[in-house]
Amino acid sequence: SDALETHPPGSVSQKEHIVSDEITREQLKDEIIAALRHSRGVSLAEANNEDMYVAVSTVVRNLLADKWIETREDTLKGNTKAVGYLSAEYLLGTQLPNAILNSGVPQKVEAAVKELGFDLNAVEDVEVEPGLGNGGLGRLAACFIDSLATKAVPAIGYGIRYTYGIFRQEFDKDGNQVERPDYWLYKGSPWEQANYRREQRVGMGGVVVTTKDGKREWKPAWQFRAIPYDYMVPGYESGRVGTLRLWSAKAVDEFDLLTFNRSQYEDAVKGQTWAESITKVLYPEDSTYVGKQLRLEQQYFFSAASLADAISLFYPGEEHPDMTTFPDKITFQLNDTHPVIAIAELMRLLIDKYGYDWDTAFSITQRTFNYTCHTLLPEALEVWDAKLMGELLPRHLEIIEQISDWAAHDQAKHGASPEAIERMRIYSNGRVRMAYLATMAGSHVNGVAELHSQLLKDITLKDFADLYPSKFTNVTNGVTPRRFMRLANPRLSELVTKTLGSEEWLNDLEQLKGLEKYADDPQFLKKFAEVKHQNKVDFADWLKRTQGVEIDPNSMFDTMIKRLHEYKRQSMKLLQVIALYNQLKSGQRDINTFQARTVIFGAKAAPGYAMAKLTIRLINNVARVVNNDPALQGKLRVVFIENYNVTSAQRIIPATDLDEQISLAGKEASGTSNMKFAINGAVTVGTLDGANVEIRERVGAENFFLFGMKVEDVEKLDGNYNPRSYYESDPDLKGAIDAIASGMFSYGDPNTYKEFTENLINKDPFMALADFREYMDIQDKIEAAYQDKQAWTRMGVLNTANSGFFTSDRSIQDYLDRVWMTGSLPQHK
Ligand code: F58
Repeated sequence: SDALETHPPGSVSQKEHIVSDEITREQLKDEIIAALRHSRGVSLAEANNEDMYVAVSTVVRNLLADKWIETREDTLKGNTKAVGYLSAEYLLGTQLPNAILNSGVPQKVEAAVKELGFDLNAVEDVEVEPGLGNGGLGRLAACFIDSLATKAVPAIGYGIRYTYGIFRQEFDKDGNQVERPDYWLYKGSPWEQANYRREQRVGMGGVVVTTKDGKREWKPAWQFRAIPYDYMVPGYESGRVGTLRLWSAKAVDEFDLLTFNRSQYEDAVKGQTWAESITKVLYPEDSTYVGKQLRLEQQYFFSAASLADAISLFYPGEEHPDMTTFPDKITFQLNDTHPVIAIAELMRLLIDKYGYDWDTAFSITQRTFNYTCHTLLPEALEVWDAKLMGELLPRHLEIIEQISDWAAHDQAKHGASPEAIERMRIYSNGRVRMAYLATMAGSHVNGVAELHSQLLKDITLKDFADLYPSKFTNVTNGVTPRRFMRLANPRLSELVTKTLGSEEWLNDLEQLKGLEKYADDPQFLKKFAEVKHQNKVDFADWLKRTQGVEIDPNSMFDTMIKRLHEYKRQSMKLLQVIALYNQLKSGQRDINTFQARTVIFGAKAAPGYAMAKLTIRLINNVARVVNNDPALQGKLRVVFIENYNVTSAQRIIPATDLDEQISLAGKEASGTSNMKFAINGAVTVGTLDGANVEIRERVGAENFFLFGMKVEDVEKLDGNYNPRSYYESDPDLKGAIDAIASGMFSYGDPNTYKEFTENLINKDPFMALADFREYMDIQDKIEAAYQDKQAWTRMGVLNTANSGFFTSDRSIQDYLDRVWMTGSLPQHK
């Protein structure tokens, strides 16, 4: 690269633009200094890490700008159908490290920053991640747009620019979760660009009138401005930079002049405040549906703005576009039911605005949309109150009613019984079922792992699958190896690259298979184990620095990170920890031969989910008691990572030895952290649930610790499940629950966790007690296996070598082949 550095320093700033692969380190330094001066108003000598963060971000953005523009132009003029990914959530993680990696010149950027006297890691640490999602669903959307760009698929991600993302979690002195607002925009964001040229208007409320020529017309009561904020989505080595377009709501009139003149200032700004409240905050419920009006407003707001944007992009300036070609220009993927109202909006536009008849409009709509379901929990399916919907979107409700009638008709034609037709009703008894609407008014429905897609067909959407089997398909989730391997685990990435001889595995992850032949090579195993150890040391340092907690890198790091939910069974993990603690205390288990363990939890609970919050409190207090008990000699430690998010996931996953995926079989649609762990060489203990099934199949049963009931076992037990019988017959289980009930973790107060223990003994809705014994036993096997360091490392290697399938690049290819029926643009390297 030094050979390239022939331009005199300072020359580049005068050039019209910079081309990333030609830029030299010296030029980069000049650009950064210029950005410090121009966008921060400081000299290099004055600059701190925050200034540097903004300056480097600005320069890296500039490096990507040409490719961004070119990708957009090719997306619009190309003959390749584009993809519109509609998602209410994008859990992006930090932007700068990923943008540097995909700038094409990461080493030069790193060197330039260093030569300017800054530590790039410290500069990167300044960034506050945009937490615009709850959990798996939002992170999946972020992985998918990364893969779309990497695979050069013409695509636009559409979503919502929440002013406040997922809450920041703190623990109070009693160990309770306290939610703090996440004002991630506190210091602005150098990654977003308000794009006023593409602003849209979105209406709500009002009435539907019949016009003179007998047409239905919606007269909304209010209008909002939808302002798009654009984010670059740089592909890895594809020469492509995609777009994430997040909508922000604003009032149409900055303030009401009439009111203002009457000097009622407060009333004057009311409209403004109300409009902006639409995109103010992300709903933090991660699995239970809440029928709040504001949520429907959010959903309609971003769906309508996105559709209007797409139409104006593909038919610029056309007042009467030929919308019969719309499905050939763009296909919309509905990420769960949150954007499903877009179906009714497109129908409205086609019929009311563009004058198509119902059948033509419905045919266009059906060919435009596809739906991904992410759940099996009935309480997560969105069912809107028709009255609420009718007040907010009267014309849409009318259209949905018509679709509902059409659907019943079509189902009868396909031979459905009257009872089945009744069960499949989209709109009945004052309720609108969004999953049913998506299923009937789109082309494909997919689940997110093999087992999940099967259960959708067998249970959740059985009636539909019986009638329309070809609609249903599976696309197993995936994760981006750029963020979750290359950025999160640079040591392992380097080892893989050296071993395989190139970095091609980063966009062709099946190449990891090439590591398999080293699984018995002691030299390689040693290096692999050394990487893991160094990652653990780093993690321990970070934990000490950020939370003041000390852990031993020589202990086994046993991790459970995910949203807190009863179905995921953090409580079962906790019972195992308490049982271990009891055994060590009583001498039933010998402390001298005990394999030291650090149990790491990370989880946010929905603010209104009392049992989940109580569980958090209990975990924190078990940690307090266990960690302070001198009898354990520090051999068992429990840590709860505060404010678990994408940034901390990137630190925890590479440092983990044992990954916990212990949901009740049939409840976790897929899981995606399980994939991240496997790729990073952790070994999983898990049930046959979600994508665990496919992970185990690929990494090999002998490299996966399986336990617990299967879906069939759960079904058999359902209805006559008696958790108390397990409690009474298993001394370890009884001992653990009794310890909680005795006040051992509540300073002697027996009432603090009463609801927790009573719920388990009497209800246990997710059958933790039924799986407890097998879980204890498998943990003993794990402990024994971990003692043989080399055999354990071998398992890790085989996990890494065989998880290439779980790249989101492959998921996107599956969508292209099975759902979208489109392809890539030429890659412009
Ligand atoms: C998750 N769903 C699934 N929903 O639970 C997980 O198994 C799967 O791997 C992942 O999707 C990706 O497919 C999930 O995260 C939510 O967070 C929704 C947020 C909005 C309200 C309803 C739940």
